[in-house]
Amino acid sequence: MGYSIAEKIIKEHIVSGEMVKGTDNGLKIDQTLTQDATGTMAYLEFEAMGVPRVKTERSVAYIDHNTLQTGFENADDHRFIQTVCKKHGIYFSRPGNGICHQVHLERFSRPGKTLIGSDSHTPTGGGIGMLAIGAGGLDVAVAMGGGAYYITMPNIVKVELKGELKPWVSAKDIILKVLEIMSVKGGVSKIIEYAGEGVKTLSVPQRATITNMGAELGATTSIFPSDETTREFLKAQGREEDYVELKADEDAVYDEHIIIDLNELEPLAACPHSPDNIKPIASLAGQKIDQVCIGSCKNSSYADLMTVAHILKGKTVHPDVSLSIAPGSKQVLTMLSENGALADMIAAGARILESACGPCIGMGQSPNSAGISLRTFNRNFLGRSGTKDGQIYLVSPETAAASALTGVFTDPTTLGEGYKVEMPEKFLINDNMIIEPAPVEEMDNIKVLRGPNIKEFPASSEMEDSIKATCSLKVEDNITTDHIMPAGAKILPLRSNIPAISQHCFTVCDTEFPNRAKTLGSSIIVGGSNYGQGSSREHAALAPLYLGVKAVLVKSFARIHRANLINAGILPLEFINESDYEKISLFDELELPNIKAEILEGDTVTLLNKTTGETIKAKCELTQRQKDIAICGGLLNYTKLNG
Ligand code: MIC
Ligand code: SF4
Repeated sequence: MGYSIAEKIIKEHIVSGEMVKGTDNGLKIDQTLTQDATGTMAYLEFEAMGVPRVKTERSVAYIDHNTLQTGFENADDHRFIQTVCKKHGIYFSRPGNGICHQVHLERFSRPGKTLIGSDSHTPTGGGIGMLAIGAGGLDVAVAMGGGAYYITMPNIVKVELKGELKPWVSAKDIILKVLEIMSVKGGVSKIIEYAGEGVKTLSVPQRATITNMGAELGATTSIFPSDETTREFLKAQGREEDYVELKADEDAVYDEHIIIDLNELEPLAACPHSPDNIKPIASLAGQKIDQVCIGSCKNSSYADLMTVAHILKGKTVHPDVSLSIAPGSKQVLTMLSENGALADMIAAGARILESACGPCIGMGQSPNSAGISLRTFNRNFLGRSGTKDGQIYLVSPETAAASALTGVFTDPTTLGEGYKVEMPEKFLINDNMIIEPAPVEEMDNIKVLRGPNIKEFPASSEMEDSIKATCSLKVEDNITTDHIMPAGAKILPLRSNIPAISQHCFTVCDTEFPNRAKTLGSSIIVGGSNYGQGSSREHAALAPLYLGVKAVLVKSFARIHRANLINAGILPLEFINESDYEKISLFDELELPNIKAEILEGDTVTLLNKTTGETIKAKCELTQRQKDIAICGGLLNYTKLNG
């Protein structure tokens, strides 16, 4: 039996396990990346492990999320990360150099290698044929220290692309179509592998747009073959030697097969408030809009923004629309400024932002009240833009630019003759914003600089034989990490300060939650299905830990958040009968009377609702390693004990 691309990479990197579906497999990690909003925690955790130098082939820290410096906090965090990197062997991408996924794709990605990153969109690297996975900061810290990264061997889905996109239809429309087919939970425990004739019609940045948004499917990762297009891209980045060919064996076996005919695709939008709420742009055409934001870690590449500049050239942004554009990297911004495309954007009235996440993470550009905002981003969760009643639509750069000019939803296929950007033979390469680590012999002289906002992460303790706790919160299906631990310009600067950031935990759903949980001392959160979808932020586990949450009992979990709960020492429990969700209410007194023994012995636990007198059975399916982590009270304690 042949292998898929993902299986080939896993086979080459496996250090424990058998590559059998559903079982735990430890993988050797070649590269890691962090960004600043998750990075401070990851590096505090790395320091706590006491490993002097990273053991990966390449570890890179990016500053791209918390770039709005309205107080000392973010600047202090940047300085902390910069000095940690210098000391411990990590490359440091300075603020201004660009968004982690775009820069990593350009300068460090390598087909056939493994990458984990403390950001859920790390699968962007799948566009070049990396096995690139989003993870919590603690998992990244362990990988930097040379430890394996564990994945439950996923099912592999083949998405076969046929034909070629019509003019003005975009790679973004392909992934929006996949989201329509599979939904935001359809990718959980799956790797999405792209194949078929249509692959060769897509450039590496187009492929990366598709793998980036595989995160919105809940997938472990997504991956494309590495072919002549990949070689050309690497050559144009001055890195042809990093190329290896990667393709699936003819007789590879897949668990699911989806076929998409690219010729049939039309421009699409993900409507509020979920990336899988898909409608054709044609069906929205003519509706008035207020804002357009172009940029983020997908759709901010050279070709995307050249297309935008072409659409805007010689025209003026509609008077009722605010258009912002953030190029994805310094490389892209410099090339646009040298060839005049930037001037075309500015002349049309675009507000040019620095190369950073910006509005995508609520760092500025919040829309007006109930404003309709078209964004080339990947998430449109309620409140994420910073305006609670903002109506965010996720669209392609072509749709975004066309609509910015007309002031209404505009189908770009009405723009007439198509426009194809030639990929440059050589990108403009200047790595002067990437700081190399100090040589080993100098590392002892480097002092790590910490600001007053950097606090220790919360300690968790060994699991008790039984847990008594009150239900401190009951929430619905599809709770995102943006509900659990909101971002935005006001809250993000507190990412290194768990006591302070905890005061914002779940406030989108219930403003009383932080104080209530703290007062209760020991509590359990109850939720619906796909709980914790979205970001990799481990703050969505560390803040509840700090507030005394001992377990989260839900219908089902999203992958990264579940792993973060285990790493933090919080028990992830799932209802065996989903209808039992109705049997618990806010403030019910709950008890897990025999929890430690039940976890050690099997995967079913008993929960008593002392308020109603009911007994509820829940699943806690943990691998042996995860059980050991849970018993120790989290991955950090486990790593300290087991090295
Ligand atoms: C996001 O897109 O939600 C983020 C901000 O990039 C997060 C990471 C974070 O919360 O710091 C992610 O996707 O993991
Ligand atoms: Fe940054 Fe947005 Fe990409 Fe997250 S999704 S890494 S916030 S640009």
